[in-house]
Amino acid sequence: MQIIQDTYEKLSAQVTQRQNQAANNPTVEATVAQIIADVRQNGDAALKTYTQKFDNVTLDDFRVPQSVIDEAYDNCPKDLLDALKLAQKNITSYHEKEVTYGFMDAEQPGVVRGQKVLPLAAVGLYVPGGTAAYPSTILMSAIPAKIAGVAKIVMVTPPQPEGINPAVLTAAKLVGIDAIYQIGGAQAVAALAYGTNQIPQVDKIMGPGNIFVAIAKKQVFGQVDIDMIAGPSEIGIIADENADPKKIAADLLSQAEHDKLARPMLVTTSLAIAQATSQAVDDQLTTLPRQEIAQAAVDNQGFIAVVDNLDQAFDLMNQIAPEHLEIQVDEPMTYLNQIQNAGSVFLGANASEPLGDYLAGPNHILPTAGTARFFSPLGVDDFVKRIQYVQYTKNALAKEEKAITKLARIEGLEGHARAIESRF
Ligand code: HSO
Ligand code: ZN
Repeated sequence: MQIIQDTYEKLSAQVTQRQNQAANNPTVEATVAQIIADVRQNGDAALKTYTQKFDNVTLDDFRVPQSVIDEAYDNCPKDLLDALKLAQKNITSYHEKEVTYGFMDAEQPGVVRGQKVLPLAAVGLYVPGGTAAYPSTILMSAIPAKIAGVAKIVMVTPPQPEGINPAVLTAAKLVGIDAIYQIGGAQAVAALAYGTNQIPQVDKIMGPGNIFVAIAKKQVFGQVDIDMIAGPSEIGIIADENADPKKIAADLLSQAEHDKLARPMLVTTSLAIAQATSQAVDDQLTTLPRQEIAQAAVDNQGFIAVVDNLDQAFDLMNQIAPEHLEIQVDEPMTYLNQIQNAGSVFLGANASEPLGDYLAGPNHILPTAGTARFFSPLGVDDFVKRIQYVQYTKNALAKEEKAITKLARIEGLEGHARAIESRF
Protein backbone atom coordinates (compact mmCIF):
# COMPACT_ATOMS: atom_id res chain seq x y z
CA MET A 1 0.00 0.00 0.00
CA GLN A 2 1.28 3.41 -0.96
CA ILE A 3 2.95 5.30 1.90
CA ILE A 4 2.99 9.05 1.61
CA GLN A 5 5.09 11.15 3.91
CA ASP A 6 5.00 14.86 3.26
CA THR A 7 4.32 18.20 4.86
CA TYR A 8 0.85 18.50 6.29
CA GLU A 9 -0.08 21.07 3.65
CA LYS A 10 0.86 18.73 0.80
CA LEU A 11 -1.00 15.79 2.37
CA SER A 12 -4.03 17.97 2.83
CA ALA A 13 -3.91 19.10 -0.81
CA GLN A 14 -3.65 15.46 -1.97
CA VAL A 15 -6.67 14.52 0.07
CA THR A 16 -8.72 17.32 -1.47
CA GLN A 17 -7.71 16.21 -4.94
CA ARG A 18 -8.75 12.61 -4.28
CA GLN A 19 -12.07 13.80 -2.96
CA ASN A 20 -13.21 15.69 -6.06
CA GLN A 21 -13.53 12.85 -8.51
CA ALA A 22 -17.30 12.63 -8.85
CA ALA A 23 -18.52 11.11 -12.10
CA ASN A 24 -21.38 11.99 -14.43
CA ASN A 25 -22.88 9.56 -16.89
CA PRO A 26 -25.15 11.16 -19.50
CA THR A 27 -25.83 7.92 -21.43
CA VAL A 28 -27.09 6.10 -18.37
CA GLU A 29 -29.10 9.19 -17.40
CA ALA A 30 -30.94 9.07 -20.71
CA THR A 31 -31.56 5.31 -20.63
CA VAL A 32 -32.88 5.54 -17.10
CA ALA A 33 -35.18 8.45 -17.94
CA GLN A 34 -36.68 6.40 -20.75
CA ILE A 35 -37.23 3.37 -18.53
CA ILE A 36 -38.93 5.50 -15.91
CA ALA A 37 -41.21 7.12 -18.50
CA ASP A 38 -42.11 3.70 -19.90
CA VAL A 39 -42.97 2.23 -16.48
CA ARG A 40 -45.02 5.31 -15.65
CA GLN A 41 -47.01 4.89 -18.82
CA ASN A 42 -47.23 1.13 -19.24
CA GLY A 43 -46.96 -0.16 -15.67
CA ASP A 44 -46.65 -3.91 -15.22
CA ALA A 45 -46.35 -4.54 -18.97
CA ALA A 46 -43.19 -2.41 -19.04
CA LEU A 47 -41.89 -4.20 -15.95
CA LYS A 48 -42.41 -7.52 -17.69
CA THR A 49 -40.54 -6.37 -20.80
CA TYR A 50 -37.55 -5.01 -18.88
CA THR A 51 -37.39 -8.09 -16.69
CA GLN A 52 -37.26 -10.23 -19.82
CA LYS A 53 -34.63 -7.99 -21.35
CA PHE A 54 -32.32 -7.45 -18.36
CA ASP A 55 -32.95 -10.49 -16.16
CA ASN A 56 -33.83 -13.05 -18.82
CA VAL A 57 -36.99 -14.26 -17.14
CA THR A 58 -40.63 -13.95 -18.02
CA LEU A 59 -42.76 -13.10 -15.02
CA ASP A 60 -46.43 -12.22 -14.96
CA ASP A 61 -46.68 -12.13 -11.21
CA PHE A 62 -43.75 -10.33 -9.57
CA ARG A 63 -44.62 -11.03 -5.97
CA VAL A 64 -42.63 -13.70 -4.15
CA PRO A 65 -45.21 -16.12 -2.66
CA GLN A 66 -45.40 -16.17 1.13
CA SER A 67 -44.81 -19.94 1.02
CA VAL A 68 -41.37 -19.38 -0.55
CA ILE A 69 -40.46 -16.86 2.16
CA ASP A 70 -41.72 -19.14 4.93
CA GLU A 71 -39.79 -22.05 3.52
CA ALA A 72 -36.53 -20.09 3.45
CA TYR A 73 -37.12 -18.97 7.03
CA ASP A 74 -38.00 -22.44 8.27
CA ASN A 75 -34.94 -23.94 6.62
CA CYS A 76 -32.56 -21.27 7.84
CA PRO A 77 -29.72 -22.87 9.85
CA LYS A 78 -30.22 -22.18 13.55
CA ASP A 79 -26.85 -20.48 14.06
CA LEU A 80 -27.57 -18.07 11.20
CA LEU A 81 -31.05 -17.30 12.48
CA ASP A 82 -29.66 -16.74 15.99
CA ALA A 83 -27.02 -14.37 14.61
CA LEU A 84 -29.65 -12.42 12.67
CA LYS A 85 -31.83 -12.21 15.77
CA LEU A 86 -28.96 -10.97 17.92
CA ALA A 87 -28.16 -8.31 15.33
CA GLN A 88 -31.85 -7.39 15.22
CA LYS A 89 -31.96 -7.02 18.99
CA ASN A 90 -28.92 -4.70 19.10
CA ILE A 91 -29.96 -2.63 16.10
CA THR A 92 -33.41 -2.24 17.67
CA SER A 93 -32.17 -1.19 21.11
CA TYR A 94 -29.79 1.34 19.53
CA HIS A 95 -32.31 2.89 17.18
CA GLU A 96 -35.07 3.06 19.79
CA LYS A 97 -32.98 5.76 21.46
CA GLU A 98 -33.19 7.90 18.32
CA VAL A 99 -36.94 8.44 18.46
CA THR A 100 -37.91 12.11 18.55
CA TYR A 101 -41.25 13.45 19.71
CA GLY A 102 -43.55 16.30 18.82
CA PHE A 103 -44.31 19.18 21.15
CA MET A 104 -47.03 21.65 22.00
CA ASP A 105 -46.30 24.97 23.72
CA ALA A 106 -48.48 27.56 25.43
CA GLU A 107 -45.91 30.22 26.18
CA GLN A 108 -48.03 33.17 25.09
CA PRO A 109 -51.58 33.75 26.34
CA GLY A 110 -54.17 32.47 23.86
CA VAL A 111 -51.57 30.88 21.61
CA VAL A 112 -50.93 27.20 21.05
CA ARG A 113 -48.11 26.08 18.78
CA GLY A 114 -47.16 22.53 18.13
CA GLN A 115 -45.52 19.95 16.00
CA LYS A 116 -46.44 16.35 15.26
CA VAL A 117 -43.95 13.70 14.24
CA LEU A 118 -45.50 11.11 11.93
CA PRO A 119 -44.11 8.05 10.19
CA LEU A 120 -44.03 7.82 6.42
CA ALA A 121 -46.86 5.56 5.26
CA ALA A 122 -44.92 3.29 2.91
CA VAL A 123 -41.27 2.63 2.18
CA GLY A 124 -39.63 0.58 -0.58
CA LEU A 125 -36.34 -1.18 -0.05
CA TYR A 126 -34.09 -2.03 -2.99
CA VAL A 127 -31.92 -5.12 -2.47
CA PRO A 128 -29.33 -5.77 -5.19
CA GLY A 129 -28.98 -9.18 -6.76
CA GLY A 130 -26.10 -11.64 -6.64
CA THR A 131 -23.49 -11.54 -3.92
CA ALA A 132 -24.28 -7.93 -3.04
CA ALA A 133 -27.64 -8.95 -1.52
CA TYR A 134 -26.80 -8.43 2.12
CA PRO A 135 -29.22 -9.66 4.79
CA SER A 136 -27.52 -7.26 7.23
CA THR A 137 -28.53 -4.28 5.08
CA ILE A 138 -32.16 -5.39 5.24
CA LEU A 139 -31.98 -5.26 9.03
CA MET A 140 -30.25 -1.88 8.95
CA SER A 141 -32.89 -0.27 6.78
CA ALA A 142 -36.10 -1.95 7.91
CA ILE A 143 -35.55 -1.77 11.68
CA PRO A 144 -35.38 2.04 11.96
CA ALA A 145 -38.37 2.26 9.59
CA LYS A 146 -40.38 -0.05 11.84
CA ILE A 147 -39.37 1.89 14.94
CA ALA A 148 -40.49 5.10 13.23
CA GLY A 149 -43.86 3.44 12.74
CA VAL A 150 -43.85 2.95 8.97
CA ALA A 151 -46.92 0.81 8.29
CA LYS A 152 -45.87 -0.74 5.01
CA ILE A 153 -42.37 -1.80 3.96
CA VAL A 154 -41.94 -3.56 0.63
CA MET A 155 -38.82 -4.96 -0.94
CA VAL A 156 -37.75 -5.23 -4.58
CA THR A 157 -34.88 -7.38 -5.78
CA PRO A 158 -33.89 -8.61 -9.24
CA PRO A 159 -34.90 -12.19 -10.02
CA GLN A 160 -32.05 -14.67 -9.66
CA PRO A 161 -31.52 -17.83 -11.72
CA GLU A 162 -31.30 -19.92 -8.55
CA GLY A 163 -34.04 -18.01 -6.74
CA ILE A 164 -33.68 -15.20 -4.23
CA ASN A 165 -31.00 -15.73 -1.60
CA PRO A 166 -32.73 -17.56 1.29
CA ALA A 167 -30.81 -15.52 3.87
CA VAL A 168 -32.31 -12.38 2.32
CA LEU A 169 -35.80 -13.87 2.52
CA THR A 170 -35.17 -14.90 6.13
CA ALA A 171 -33.99 -11.43 7.12
CA ALA A 172 -36.98 -9.91 5.34
CA LYS A 173 -39.40 -12.10 7.27
CA LEU A 174 -37.60 -11.46 10.54
CA VAL A 175 -37.99 -7.68 10.27
CA GLY A 176 -41.54 -7.86 8.97
CA ILE A 177 -41.23 -6.82 5.33
CA ASP A 178 -44.79 -6.81 3.98
CA ALA A 179 -44.17 -7.93 0.40
CA ILE A 180 -41.23 -8.87 -1.83
CA TYR A 181 -41.26 -8.30 -5.59
CA GLN A 182 -38.83 -9.81 -8.07
CA ILE A 183 -37.97 -6.74 -10.09
CA GLY A 184 -34.71 -4.84 -10.24
CA GLY A 185 -32.88 -1.99 -11.91
CA ALA A 186 -34.30 1.40 -12.85
CA GLN A 187 -37.66 -0.22 -13.64
CA ALA A 188 -38.05 -1.32 -10.01
CA VAL A 189 -37.30 2.19 -8.76
CA ALA A 190 -39.80 3.63 -11.24
CA ALA A 191 -42.46 1.15 -10.14
CA LEU A 192 -42.02 2.09 -6.48
CA ALA A 193 -42.06 5.80 -7.27
CA TYR A 194 -45.21 5.79 -9.41
CA GLY A 195 -46.92 2.53 -8.51
CA THR A 196 -48.31 -0.06 -10.95
CA ASN A 197 -51.18 -2.49 -10.63
CA GLN A 198 -48.93 -4.95 -8.84
CA ILE A 199 -46.34 -2.72 -7.18
CA PRO A 200 -47.52 -0.28 -4.52
CA GLN A 201 -46.40 3.33 -4.70
CA VAL A 202 -44.20 4.27 -1.75
CA ASP A 203 -43.12 7.54 -0.15
CA LYS A 204 -39.44 6.75 0.11
CA ILE A 205 -37.04 4.45 -1.74
CA MET A 206 -34.06 3.06 0.10
CA GLY A 207 -31.11 0.87 -0.50
CA PRO A 208 -27.98 0.41 -2.57
CA GLY A 209 -27.82 -0.66 -6.21
CA ASN A 210 -25.82 -0.35 -9.39
CA ILE A 211 -25.46 2.86 -11.38
CA PHE A 212 -28.90 2.41 -13.02
CA VAL A 213 -30.55 2.14 -9.64
CA ALA A 214 -28.61 5.08 -8.23
CA ILE A 215 -29.47 7.32 -11.17
CA ALA A 216 -33.09 6.19 -11.15
CA LYS A 217 -33.32 7.14 -7.48
CA LYS A 218 -31.94 10.58 -8.28
CA GLN A 219 -34.45 11.01 -11.09
CA VAL A 220 -37.51 10.08 -9.02
CA PHE A 221 -36.42 12.26 -6.10
CA GLY A 222 -39.16 14.82 -5.54
CA GLN A 223 -41.85 12.41 -6.66
CA VAL A 224 -40.74 10.37 -3.64
CA ASP A 225 -38.02 10.78 -1.05
CA ILE A 226 -34.85 8.72 -1.35
CA ASP A 227 -32.09 7.80 1.05
CA MET A 228 -28.62 9.07 0.31
CA ILE A 229 -26.83 7.73 -2.77
CA ALA A 230 -24.14 5.49 -1.32
CA GLY A 231 -20.71 5.43 -2.92
CA PRO A 232 -18.04 2.75 -2.48
CA SER A 233 -17.16 1.86 1.13
CA GLU A 234 -14.49 3.80 2.95
CA ILE A 235 -12.46 3.18 6.05
CA GLY A 236 -10.15 5.69 7.63
CA ILE A 237 -7.93 4.56 10.49
CA ILE A 238 -5.99 6.81 12.81
CA ALA A 239 -3.20 4.87 14.52
CA ASP A 240 -0.45 5.79 16.94
CA GLU A 241 2.81 3.92 17.48
CA ASN A 242 1.18 1.42 19.84
CA ALA A 243 -1.44 0.15 17.40
CA ASP A 244 -1.24 -3.36 15.97
CA PRO A 245 -0.41 -3.37 12.23
CA LYS A 246 -2.04 -6.77 11.72
CA LYS A 247 -5.35 -5.52 13.08
CA ILE A 248 -5.09 -2.29 11.11
CA ALA A 249 -4.41 -4.22 7.91
CA ALA A 250 -7.27 -6.65 8.53
CA ASP A 251 -9.70 -3.77 9.09
CA LEU A 252 -8.50 -1.91 5.99
CA LEU A 253 -9.08 -5.05 3.94
CA SER A 254 -12.51 -5.60 5.46
CA GLN A 255 -13.73 -2.58 3.54
CA ALA A 256 -11.39 -2.95 0.56
CA GLU A 257 -13.06 -6.28 -0.27
CA HIS A 258 -16.40 -4.54 -0.83
CA ASP A 259 -15.52 -2.84 -4.09
CA LYS A 260 -12.62 -2.13 -6.43
CA LEU A 261 -13.32 1.54 -5.74
CA ALA A 262 -13.45 1.15 -1.94
CA ARG A 263 -11.12 3.48 -0.08
CA PRO A 264 -8.87 2.03 2.65
CA MET A 265 -6.95 4.85 4.34
CA LEU A 266 -4.53 4.93 7.24
CA VAL A 267 -3.17 8.05 8.89
CA THR A 268 -0.50 7.33 11.46
CA THR A 269 2.07 9.17 13.52
CA SER A 270 4.54 6.32 13.14
CA LEU A 271 6.57 5.42 10.06
CA ALA A 272 7.25 1.98 11.57
CA ILE A 273 3.50 1.33 11.86
CA ALA A 274 3.01 2.56 8.30
CA GLN A 275 5.61 0.15 6.94
CA ALA A 276 4.46 -2.79 9.02
CA THR A 277 0.84 -2.19 7.98
CA SER A 278 1.75 -2.01 4.32
CA GLN A 279 3.53 -5.35 4.66
CA ALA A 280 0.64 -6.88 6.62
CA VAL A 281 -1.82 -5.78 3.93
CA ASP A 282 0.26 -7.56 1.29
CA ASP A 283 0.54 -10.68 3.43
CA GLN A 284 -3.14 -10.84 4.27
CA LEU A 285 -4.21 -10.18 0.69
CA THR A 286 -2.64 -13.42 -0.52
CA THR A 287 -5.22 -15.55 1.29
CA LEU A 288 -8.29 -13.33 0.97
CA PRO A 289 -10.98 -14.94 -1.23
CA ARG A 290 -11.91 -11.52 -2.65
CA GLN A 291 -8.25 -10.72 -3.23
CA GLU A 292 -8.78 -9.31 -6.70
CA ILE A 293 -11.31 -6.73 -5.57
CA ALA A 294 -9.44 -5.80 -2.39
CA GLN A 295 -6.12 -5.56 -4.20
CA ALA A 296 -7.61 -3.18 -6.75
CA ALA A 297 -9.04 -1.00 -3.98
CA VAL A 298 -5.71 -0.96 -2.16
CA ASP A 299 -3.77 -0.13 -5.33
CA ASN A 300 -6.10 2.50 -6.75
CA GLN A 301 -7.66 4.16 -3.76
CA GLY A 302 -5.63 3.11 -0.73
CA PHE A 303 -2.98 5.16 1.01
CA ILE A 304 -1.05 5.40 4.23
CA ALA A 305 -0.18 8.92 5.31
CA VAL A 306 2.47 9.57 7.94
CA VAL A 307 1.92 12.73 9.97
CA ASP A 308 3.82 14.47 12.77
CA ASN A 309 1.22 14.22 15.50
CA LEU A 310 -2.33 13.12 16.29
CA ASP A 311 -3.73 16.64 15.87
CA GLN A 312 -2.67 16.51 12.23
CA ALA A 313 -4.12 13.03 11.91
CA PHE A 314 -7.51 14.21 13.11
CA ASP A 315 -7.40 17.32 10.92
CA LEU A 316 -6.69 15.19 7.87
CA MET A 317 -9.47 12.72 8.67
CA ASN A 318 -11.93 15.53 9.31
CA GLN A 319 -11.10 16.79 5.85
CA ILE A 320 -11.64 13.32 4.35
CA ALA A 321 -14.86 12.77 6.34
CA PRO A 322 -14.67 8.97 5.99
CA GLU A 323 -17.70 6.71 6.12
CA HIS A 324 -16.04 4.66 8.87
CA LEU A 325 -13.37 6.01 11.18
CA GLU A 326 -11.33 3.79 13.49
CA ILE A 327 -9.33 5.38 16.29
CA GLN A 328 -6.59 2.94 17.16
CA VAL A 329 -4.70 5.01 19.72
CA ASP A 330 -4.20 4.93 23.50
CA GLU A 331 -7.18 6.33 25.43
CA PRO A 332 -9.32 6.60 22.27
CA MET A 333 -12.39 8.01 24.02
CA THR A 334 -10.48 11.19 24.89
CA TYR A 335 -10.34 12.04 21.17
CA LEU A 336 -14.08 11.92 20.53
CA ASN A 337 -14.27 15.71 20.67
CA GLN A 338 -11.71 16.07 17.91
CA ILE A 339 -13.89 14.22 15.42
CA GLN A 340 -15.94 16.57 13.31
CA ASN A 341 -16.65 14.60 10.11
CA ALA A 342 -17.23 10.84 9.96
CA GLY A 343 -20.18 8.50 9.47
CA SER A 344 -19.50 5.94 12.16
CA VAL A 345 -16.63 5.91 14.63
CA PHE A 346 -14.95 2.84 16.10
CA LEU A 347 -12.98 3.56 19.25
CA GLY A 348 -10.04 1.45 20.31
CA ALA A 349 -8.33 -1.75 19.27
CA ASN A 350 -11.37 -4.00 19.71
CA ALA A 351 -13.85 -1.92 17.76
CA SER A 352 -13.14 -3.51 14.41
CA GLU A 353 -15.31 -2.11 11.61
CA PRO A 354 -17.26 -5.32 10.88
CA LEU A 355 -18.53 -5.14 14.46
CA GLY A 356 -20.55 -2.18 13.23
CA ASP A 357 -21.42 -3.72 9.87
CA TYR A 358 -23.27 -6.51 11.62
CA LEU A 359 -23.86 -6.42 15.29
CA ALA A 360 -23.15 -3.50 17.59
CA GLY A 361 -26.38 -1.71 16.71
CA PRO A 362 -25.42 1.62 15.07
CA ASN A 363 -26.43 1.73 11.42
CA HIS A 364 -24.18 0.61 8.59
CA ILE A 365 -25.91 2.75 5.95
CA LEU A 366 -23.64 5.75 6.11
CA PRO A 367 -22.59 8.86 4.20
CA THR A 368 -19.67 8.32 1.81
CA ALA A 369 -17.44 10.40 -0.48
CA GLY A 370 -16.96 13.21 2.00
CA THR A 371 -20.70 13.75 2.51
CA ALA A 372 -20.31 13.01 6.23
CA ARG A 373 -19.59 16.74 6.33
CA PHE A 374 -23.36 17.29 6.10
CA PHE A 375 -25.13 13.88 6.05
CA SER A 376 -25.81 11.53 8.96
CA PRO A 377 -26.08 7.76 9.30
CA LEU A 378 -29.45 6.28 8.41
CA GLY A 379 -31.76 6.39 11.39
CA VAL A 380 -35.32 6.67 12.65
CA ASP A 381 -35.43 10.34 11.59
CA ASP A 382 -35.18 9.26 7.97
CA PHE A 383 -38.59 7.63 8.19
CA VAL A 384 -40.61 10.39 9.80
CA LYS A 385 -41.91 13.74 8.74
CA ARG A 386 -43.13 16.65 10.83
CA ILE A 387 -46.38 18.58 10.69
CA GLN A 388 -46.63 21.90 12.48
CA TYR A 389 -49.79 23.60 13.81
CA VAL A 390 -51.04 26.77 15.53
CA GLN A 391 -54.24 27.92 17.22
CA TYR A 392 -54.93 31.56 18.33
CA THR A 393 -57.73 33.16 20.31
CA LYS A 394 -59.23 36.31 18.80
CA ASN A 395 -57.46 38.45 21.41
CA ALA A 396 -54.12 36.80 20.70
CA LEU A 397 -54.57 37.43 16.97
CA ALA A 398 -55.61 41.04 17.59
CA LYS A 399 -52.30 41.65 19.32
CA GLU A 400 -50.41 40.58 16.20
CA GLU A 401 -52.68 42.22 13.59
CA LYS A 402 -50.48 45.27 13.06
CA ALA A 403 -47.25 43.32 12.66
CA ILE A 404 -48.74 40.83 10.23
CA THR A 405 -50.43 43.41 8.00
CA LYS A 406 -47.26 45.48 8.01
CA LEU A 407 -45.19 42.54 6.79
CA ALA A 408 -47.84 41.54 4.23
CA ARG A 409 -48.07 45.02 2.68
CA ILE A 410 -44.30 45.41 2.51
CA GLU A 411 -44.33 42.24 0.40
CA GLY A 412 -47.08 43.68 -1.79
CA LEU A 413 -49.54 41.03 -0.65
CA GLU A 414 -52.71 42.97 0.13
CA GLY A 415 -54.80 39.78 0.22
CA HIS A 416 -52.75 38.47 3.11
CA ALA A 417 -53.30 41.65 5.08
CA ARG A 418 -57.05 41.64 4.40
CA ALA A 419 -57.39 38.00 5.46
CA ILE A 420 -56.15 38.97 8.91
CA GLU A 421 -58.25 42.17 9.03
CA SER A 422 -61.40 40.23 8.09
CA ARG A 423 -61.35 38.81 11.64
CA PHE A 424 -61.96 42.23 13.18
N1 HSO B 1 -19.55 -1.90 5.22
C1 HSO B 1 -20.76 -1.75 4.42
C2 HSO B 1 -21.94 -2.50 4.92
C3 HSO B 1 -21.82 -3.98 4.91
N2 HSO B 1 -20.74 -4.68 5.22
C4 HSO B 1 -22.80 -4.89 4.66
C5 HSO B 1 -21.04 -5.96 5.18
N3 HSO B 1 -22.29 -6.09 4.82
C6 HSO B 1 -21.15 -0.29 4.41
O1 HSO B 1 -20.14 0.52 4.08
ZN1 ZN C 1 -18.73 -3.93 5.23
